[in-house]
Amino acid sequence: MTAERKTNQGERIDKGDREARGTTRILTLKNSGRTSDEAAAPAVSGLDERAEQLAQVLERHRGERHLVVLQDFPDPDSISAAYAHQLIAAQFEIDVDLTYSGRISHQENIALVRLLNLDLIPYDVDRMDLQTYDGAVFVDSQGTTTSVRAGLEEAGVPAIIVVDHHERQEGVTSEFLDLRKVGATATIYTDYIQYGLLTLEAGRREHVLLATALMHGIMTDTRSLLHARPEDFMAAAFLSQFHDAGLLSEILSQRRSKPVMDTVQRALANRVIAESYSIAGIGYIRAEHRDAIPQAADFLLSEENVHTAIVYGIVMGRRDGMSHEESLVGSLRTSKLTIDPDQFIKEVFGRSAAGNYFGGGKREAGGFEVPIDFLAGTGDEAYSDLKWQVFDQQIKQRLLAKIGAQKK
Ligand SMILES: [Mn+2]
Repeated sequence: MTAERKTNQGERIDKGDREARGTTRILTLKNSGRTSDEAAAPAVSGLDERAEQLAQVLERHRGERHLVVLQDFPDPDSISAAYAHQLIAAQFEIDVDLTYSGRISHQENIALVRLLNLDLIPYDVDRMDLQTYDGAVFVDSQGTTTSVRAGLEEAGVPAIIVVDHHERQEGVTSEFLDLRKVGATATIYTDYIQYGLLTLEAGRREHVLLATALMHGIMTDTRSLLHARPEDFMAAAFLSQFHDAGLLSEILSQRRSKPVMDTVQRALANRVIAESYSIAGIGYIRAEHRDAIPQAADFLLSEENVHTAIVYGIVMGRRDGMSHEESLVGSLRTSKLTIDPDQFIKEVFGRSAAGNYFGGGKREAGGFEVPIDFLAGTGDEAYSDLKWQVFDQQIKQRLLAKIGAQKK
């Protein structure tokens, strides 16, 4: 950022800066790519205004310490967006830590975190002093898919910034909210960068890595651009000037691990196909292999005459002493345009007693998680089998009723 910006705190973007940017922002969408449903988005209209607003918010919080919270099971989109946020916030002398609860289990994601040399702090309620943070930032989620939010609320840390591309969730309040119906959160951050919140230099390693990561985020969330919107293509075009294609293909070529292969195999064996839906319960799976569930759903979707795949299993979490953590976790993938995963999952699974939905989604993917609570853990094999059968039947019944099919 310019020295002028630092000394002139009220005047965040000086005029010369704005004009200079005007001449270099060749690829930024202004009005051309906006669709009618985007105009109805809750954030203020106009891409430039949103970037400018973000800059104003960051300026107001100059010199503070923020905690960026990724969704519980960070994917390339959330990882790259968090990294972009860290570099942008640094322009405003905001010190940013990155945290997540849950796990990073997909080989590709582990590779990405290593490559970026990212210090992602696993959330630990006993070890982290949340009160040392002045504010929280949620990227690629609105806080509803992360268990860190409750801790932050308890510690009195306000939510300052929320940047996301999922459907709007209830009960989210923050100083700045940017929700856009685009393919990836990485697309939104690329837009901020194009607007000038960070000047990328092709000669700087961290900038090349950032561009590579953002490209990866856009590609995974849009299924290699197959479901990309104009905004995503524009962002990818911009990033292509800086990203390292060789590095990207290296990240993408991470092999599937044996647990993933085993899970795919179980999903294949157990699948029930009804009305072009492929539904598979995979039984129990350890928390560190949880990411095998969406990968199995991806795989089932590749079968001919299947337009939607749903894979679920009971994820077994930490076992400290007598307490066992278990929850029923599922993933949905669809290639059918008329199916809205968010709506589909909310209709099938409904809400908890506390009023929260058990899941949701975006354009062609969704997920759900139902806590098992009282029924979790212990018991012998027969008990575990019985428990699985109950949940398996319940899920199948609900899904088949929704689809309007009889089990074959
Ligand atoms: Mn995303």
